[in-house]
Amino acid sequence: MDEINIHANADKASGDYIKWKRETDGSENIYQYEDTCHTGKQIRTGPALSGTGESRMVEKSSYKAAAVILGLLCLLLLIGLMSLVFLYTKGSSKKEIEMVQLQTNYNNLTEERDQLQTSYNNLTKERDQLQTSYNNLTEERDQLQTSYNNLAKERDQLQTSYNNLTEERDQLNKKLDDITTDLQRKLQGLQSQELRYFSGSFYYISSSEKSWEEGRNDCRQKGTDLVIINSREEQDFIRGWKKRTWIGLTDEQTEGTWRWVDGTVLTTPRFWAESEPNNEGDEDCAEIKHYDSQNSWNDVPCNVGKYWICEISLKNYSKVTRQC
Ligand code: MMA
Ligand code: CA
Repeated sequence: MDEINIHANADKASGDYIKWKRETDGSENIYQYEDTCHTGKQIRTGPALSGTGESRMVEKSSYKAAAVILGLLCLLLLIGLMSLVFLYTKGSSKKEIEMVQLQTNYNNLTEERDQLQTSYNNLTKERDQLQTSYNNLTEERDQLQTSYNNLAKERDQLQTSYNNLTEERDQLNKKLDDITTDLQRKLQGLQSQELRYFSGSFYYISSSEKSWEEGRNDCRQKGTDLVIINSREEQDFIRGWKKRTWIGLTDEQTEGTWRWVDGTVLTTPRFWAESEPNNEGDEDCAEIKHYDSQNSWNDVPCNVGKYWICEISLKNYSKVTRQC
């Protein structure tokens, strides 16, 4: 025997259900509830009864019961359907609300996405500008780095030059100190003698007469030498002493070639007296003889005694300084 369970209440409010039974070998068929509910037709549940009074009562009662059951069933079905409709409606409105919310969310998300897209575009633009700035700054930095390197190189060169110049300056200062000391010593040595200054030189004339060689040695001991005459003015200055004096001119080394004591060969100007030098006998040293005339030089033997004139040339010192 099969057993079919039908849940008549979807809400399961009561949890009850109605069992319908069907006998597989029976002739009765009660599996007709659908049509019955809608059409209101009677359902035959058994064979027709004969027309006795009692049996009619029973028959009526059975119909009533069936009708009641059917009514109840219909009612239950109705309730079920209404519940379904209600649930469906409720579900639909819930879905509609959800849809609206989803739409709203979608719209909001779209708006946010658009704003994010805009922000993204702006940021991309800013990033590009920053990239450009960065590139420019990098280029500037490289140029500055190059300039810095060049300047550093120049600075190093200048530093080297400065160091060299400082060293040279120190050497020159030392030289100047030496020269000053030397000059002071020489001037002190000439203090007691007659000393004259003319055009960058100090001149000293002896108070006694000696040979050319002795006179020269005296000058050298004082750190100077016999006078060298380089100009007409100097010649006039020297003869102004109005004494017969040795000058620093000799041809002792090579006869006929007159040299000054600094080794230079006599050229011009020269102030020999008329007919001089005549080397009469053996005359290898020069003197101022005719001091009243500009051409006053004469050659005489070197061993005779004469006054002598020493010259301290400051130009020689400056020449020495320049050579540093
Ligand atoms: C002196 C002597 C010479 C000079 C002649 C000039 C006699 O010798 O000073 O050196 O050349 O005079 O007349
Ligand atoms: Ca002579």
